[in-house]
Amino acid sequence: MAVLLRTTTCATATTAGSSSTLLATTFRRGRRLLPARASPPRRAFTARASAEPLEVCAKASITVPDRLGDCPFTQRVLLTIEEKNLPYELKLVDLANKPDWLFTINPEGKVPIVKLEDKWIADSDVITQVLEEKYPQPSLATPPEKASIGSKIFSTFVGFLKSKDTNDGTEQTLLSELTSFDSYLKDNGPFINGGTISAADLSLAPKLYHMEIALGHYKNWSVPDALAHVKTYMKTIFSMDSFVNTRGLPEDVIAGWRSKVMG
Ligand SMILES: N[C@@H](CCC(=O)N[C@@H](CS)C(=O)NCC(=O)O)C(=O)O
Repeated sequence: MAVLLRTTTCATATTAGSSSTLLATTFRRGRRLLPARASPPRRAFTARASAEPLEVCAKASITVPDRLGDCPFTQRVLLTIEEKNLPYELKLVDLANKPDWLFTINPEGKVPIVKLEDKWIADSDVITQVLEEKYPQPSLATPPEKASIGSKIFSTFVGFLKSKDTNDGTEQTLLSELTSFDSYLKDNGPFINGGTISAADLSLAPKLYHMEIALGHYKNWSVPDALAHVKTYMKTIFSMDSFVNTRGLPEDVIAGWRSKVMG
């Protein structure tokens, strides 16, 4: 089982031409947790793991200092990086007080942003595609005809979460998407591309994680037991090392959706 080595350092956002200092946390796969600034990473890593860590700008937790926050798009990117066994360095961004350098590297002021070959790349769709092209092994490619399986679940979850009218059909719309996904998994699973995890799962799973926590908290709702394939899918992916290493805290997920629920 892979465990992460973690060292914490301060880095300067020089690429953005700013003197802002931000916290950077380096993660490498290894056998045990070492204290900060302990011995250097072990040589047992793959050749790729000895490469320079990828810099990833990620949402910071709003409940625990210096911890990764709850962005599902960032988790999708981090899952991709972890599943490809690449080392990475997190630059945590306080999205409630965005630093000026963030807009220099992404005018939209959003995360995730990843530095690849000295260029900052924004948007999880673009980043994961570039990662697949640059680091094709292990392949995470989802065949195009399967790439949109489950893709309506997130928007229907958000619709139900924001709904104030219990009879407006939003719960039913979500259930209908989940039921289709359950049937798909029953015939084609356990993952979207059959026996192996792929990019479509790494995009969907963080959104299902948010769905589970947010709907559980705000609506006392959970995926019905009848959707056993979806439940198993969630349980399997949520317990993967890469998922555990990159997930946001439930408290952050709950806090992150509060304004949408109250608004
Ligand atoms: N389409 C983008 C969405 C990224 C996104 O919405 N990120 C959120 C955090 S989860 C963000 O940075 N929000 C800041 C803002 O909207 O001001 C992607 O897939 O990367």
